Parts: sequence; C-alpha cells; structure tokens
Amino acid sequence: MSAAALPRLSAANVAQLAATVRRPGYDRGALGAGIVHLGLGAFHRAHQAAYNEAVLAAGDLRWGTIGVSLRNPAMRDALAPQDNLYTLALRDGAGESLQVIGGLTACVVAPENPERLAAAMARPETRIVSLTVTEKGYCHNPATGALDEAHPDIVHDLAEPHRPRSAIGFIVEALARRRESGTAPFTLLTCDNLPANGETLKRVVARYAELHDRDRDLARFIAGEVECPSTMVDRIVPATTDADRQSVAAASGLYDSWPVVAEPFAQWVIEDRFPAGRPDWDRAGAMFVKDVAAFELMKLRMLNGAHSTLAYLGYLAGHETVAETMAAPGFARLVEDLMACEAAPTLPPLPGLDLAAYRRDLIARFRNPALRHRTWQIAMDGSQKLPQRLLNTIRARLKANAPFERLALGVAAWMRYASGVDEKGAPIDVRDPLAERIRRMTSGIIDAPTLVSAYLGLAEVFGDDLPAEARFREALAKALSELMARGAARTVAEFGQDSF
Ligand code: CS2
Repeated sequence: MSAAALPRLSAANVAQLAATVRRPGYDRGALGAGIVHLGLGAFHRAHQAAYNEAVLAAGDLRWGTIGVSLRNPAMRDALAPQDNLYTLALRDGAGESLQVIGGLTACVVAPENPERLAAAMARPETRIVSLTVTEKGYCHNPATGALDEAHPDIVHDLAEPHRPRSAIGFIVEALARRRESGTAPFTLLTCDNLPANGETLKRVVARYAELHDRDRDLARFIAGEVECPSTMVDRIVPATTDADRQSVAAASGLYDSWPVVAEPFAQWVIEDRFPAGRPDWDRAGAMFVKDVAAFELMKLRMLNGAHSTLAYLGYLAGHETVAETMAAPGFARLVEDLMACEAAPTLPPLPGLDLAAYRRDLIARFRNPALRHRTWQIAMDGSQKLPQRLLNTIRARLKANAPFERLALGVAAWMRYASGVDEKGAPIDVRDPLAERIRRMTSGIIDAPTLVSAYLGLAEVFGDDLPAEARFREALAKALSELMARGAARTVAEFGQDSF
C-alpha cells in the first residue's frame, strides 16, 4: 500500500501505530503550556521537543509547548489534522527508531493573528519563550552582534509595536504587557547557533526596547529582570523529504505529513538561570552549567565551521549531501585537519572533554549514511553564519600568528558559491539575506584578488579589522585563485600536496 493511503496520524488512532513506535503515555488533555516556542522548524521538533517529551513522560505536565511559525502556515496546516502530533525518526547506519511527540498543545501562525501570539506570550502561565529562528531571525549585524536598526522588520515593528512581525518585536511587546500587568517576565531561551547566543539576544532585545520606549523604563526592566541563558544546541536535522514521509509511514503504520528525521546524537548545554522555573531537561541528558561559552565555541568552530566548509566545497564539487562529500577524495582529511590543526588550538580548555574524541565523533556523524543532509541546505545564509563559524577562528589564528589555510579555503568557497554561478557556469540558487547585493557586487569580476576585495567591503560579515589584515587578504586570494583555476574537487583532493 502506498504510504499516503495509510490512515493519517492523529490522537484517535495512536493505538494503530506499529508496536515499536514510542508514543505519549501521558494525558495530553491535561498539558499546560509553560513554553511558547518561536520558530517551529525541524530543528526544534527534533531537539528541544525531544528533551521536553521526557519531562512530560515523567509526569510534569506543566511544560507543553505552543509552537509558533513566524512566517507561513505550512507547519500548522500539516499538524492540525494530526492533533499536533508528529513522528521523530532517528537514523544512522545501525537502524532507525521512531517516536511520536505529543508535547505541542497548539500551533500559532504569527502573521495571521499577531494579537493571539502576543497574548499567549503575556499569559502568566508562559514561563519560557524559546527560539529557533535561525541566525537571521535576530535582525542583528553578524559581525558586531548589535541590533540592525535599519532591518525592514525592525523598522516595521517599531512603527507598529502592537502588531509586530519579528521575534524581537513580539518578545518586547509581550514583556511590555507583562510589566504593565505586574506579571514576572519569562525566561528567554535562544537555541540558535550564534556566539554568546543569550547575550546576543539580550543585547538586541534591550536595544529594541530602548528604541521602542523613549522613557527607557521598559529597556531598564528588560536589562535588569529578564534572564537570557546561553545554550549550546546540537543535533543534525536535515529538511524532511518526500522519501522520508514514505518511509516513516511505512515503518510506523500511519501517514504523517511532516515527520522529522535526525541523527541519534543530541547535545544540549544550558546556563541554569530560569527564575520563572524550568523543565528538568537533564532527565533526558541536557547539561545545566554556569557558563556555556566554552561549549558553544567548541561546537560553532568545530562542527559548524567544518559543516559550512564541507557545504560550500562539496556543493561546488557537485556533491548533493554531506555524506557524499565526505566520501570524495580529500574532504574528510581536509575537515579533520581544519578541526584538529586550525580550530581546536583556538578553544579554551574544557576540563574532562576530549577534543580529539569529539572530532572523531564529528567525522562519523558527518558520514552518517542514513541522512541525506543537503550541502545546499547548510550553504544557506552564509553571510550570517561565517563570522562565528570561520572568521572568529581566523581572528584567533591571526592573533596567535598561526596558519589558517583550511579556514581560508572554507571562506573562499563561500565567496565562490555566493557569487551565484557554479563551476559549470550554471546558476546557484543562493539563499542569503545579502544574496542580491553580493550578486550585483561580484558580477563580471573574474580574478580572485578583485573578488576578495569586493567581498571584504561587507562590513557586517568581515568587520573593520579583517579587511585591514594583509595576511587574511593574501590567504583568501590564494585559496580563491586555486578554486577558480582547478575547481573544488581537485583543490580538495590535492590540498597540501603542492602549492598550498
Ligand atoms: C548546519 C547546522 O545548517 C547548518 O548550517 O551546520 O544546522 C547543524 O546541522 C547543526 O548546528 C547541528 O547541531
């Protein structure tokens, strides 16, 4: 039977699931909604929601989640006929495990009803507002971490603060309402891959509040009373494909129109500052610490730095997925050396953590044959990702007067990719807030040093310091020349053998 002909997953037919599929054993009707989550994408549904499910299963039913889509109704429309249930499939070479997640109590589509969302966030019952809105959702300048006051969404929200559209606008509107009604603030929990993500969120929210509220009271309240713990989040979660829908339905016995597929590995390190209370996510292995900075740097510079490098070089070399890229000559060695020789030496010590083992595990995770993680997906939004993944690492290497050829090759590959034409002359579908500007800025340039100079004009990516560094400019021009002359596949396969 084709999967779409199977009955649709819903609360009424959970009993028809294959016996091996884990499912909510608690009373979903009794769930409170202590969490409002902004950004109901695959990552949240496979990460925080999975940790949270263990808390609900243990009987603490205060922590159901209102899931929010800030842009479009697709997720709500998929999950509504399923009573907000969905399937999480964890896969690697050894097999697959399936679990139906029941913690979503409602899905809200912000643009349809901004008032409903602001009101939900302002309820006293909301203890935590968490976010996975991707790097660009913070409306900040990626190089400085400051609010981008000219961002169209910020300009809009400041003009219409009661009907915002950005996550930042909703957060400040809800906090203003709570302050007016004498309700204690919620804790703001960012789960995006930004450096010092809690501090960054607090900085942009406080600045927005300052612009929003000329008498400064709200801004002072936010600065003084709202906790924004930093977090390190980790799980590889590719976008769901039709093949995933088919295979999950075949294995579970019920059709789910938007399951989520991920690797079995997950890690979550969280600063323990939750004055309004929090779920015991440690029950599912989350680690609560005083300071997350060292974990965060390790993850951003090792995993994400290697990931972006694989994505740009892999895409240019014609590979569709990370696993395929890892199997091509030279790639595994390149990213292993990038992590071991160039990224790891920049990291502060983490007592008890074996960086070499971490690196080996990452290589195995990138090779996971059961995931089809597209290079194109990771390549998205490079202008927002590069600073924390590669450029800050390069800054540390420059300071230490140490080489950084592999990191430079990753950045050069982004430059080649974001220019929008692949090695065969075909257009690349570049998704990036700066895509159009980059395309215009680079069109017609055919030599590497001129292309590098054009890119270095992007202060929100490179800051003021890197463009002034001759060593940086030279390393990039060299890497980009190699890529343009020999192509990504050969450059990587022959890396370290001759000219580098
Ligand atoms: C990836 C991340 O898409 C990307 O940019 O590098 O989403 C990565 O898979 C996660 O950070 C892993 O935790």
